[in-house]
Amino acid sequence: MSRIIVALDRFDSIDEVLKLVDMVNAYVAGYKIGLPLILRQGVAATKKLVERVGDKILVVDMKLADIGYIMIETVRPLLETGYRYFIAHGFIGYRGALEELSLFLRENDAKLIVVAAMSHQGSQEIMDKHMYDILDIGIEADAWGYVLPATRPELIKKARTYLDEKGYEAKILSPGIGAQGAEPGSALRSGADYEIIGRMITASPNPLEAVTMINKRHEEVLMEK
Ligand code: BMP
Repeated sequence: MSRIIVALDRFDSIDEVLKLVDMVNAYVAGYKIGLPLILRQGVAATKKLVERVGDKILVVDMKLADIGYIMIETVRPLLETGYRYFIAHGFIGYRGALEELSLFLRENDAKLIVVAAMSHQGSQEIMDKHMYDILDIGIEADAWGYVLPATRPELIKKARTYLDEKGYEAKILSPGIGAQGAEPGSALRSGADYEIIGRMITASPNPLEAVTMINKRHEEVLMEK
């Protein structure tokens, strides 16, 4: 089972996206789309992606950070398009925000992924300092998973230990591999379940080769563990 979630961010057309998906679909765990793709192609066009990927994990990443009502209305058209995994920020808190979103997602058989810390340096200014609080908010909101940065593997380790101690089972999805500097496999080694990888695959002259190389590295790391 592959541990790669491909971040599909910068494409000129949905056909270009589908071309890449057709090339790598058998060798990845899933995909993540976000505002760059949704704004450029429109929600309706991305239905082709939903239809194409089969049972792969398809994550929508709009870094939701609003009152519950607005997050629900933002998610609704994407749920209707067939998406079932949604990323929201955790720093917004539970009451009036993640509480409502989480309930709505559960009612619709969809899953919440909470951003606990980010891969860029500025995350250290505020978010990293509150990682445990955000993990707790995720637990309260029944999060299926968390986003934690491959660029700071010690945070992944700390988060995994903390969640284990609390007996809370959650997936950890880690961006920051490749273009942002972390090595493929480094997040898995620290306790992540998936590595979210964009440009290292999508901007590669040979995306399938990139995926194959990363999967191989992942297998080696998982064997070591
Ligand atoms: P790339 O591998 O090309 O750097 O892309 C990383 C992807 O992960 C982007 O889609 C970005 O939105 C996402 N991401 C990130 O880079 N850092 C975070 O802390 C959280 C993210 O979702």
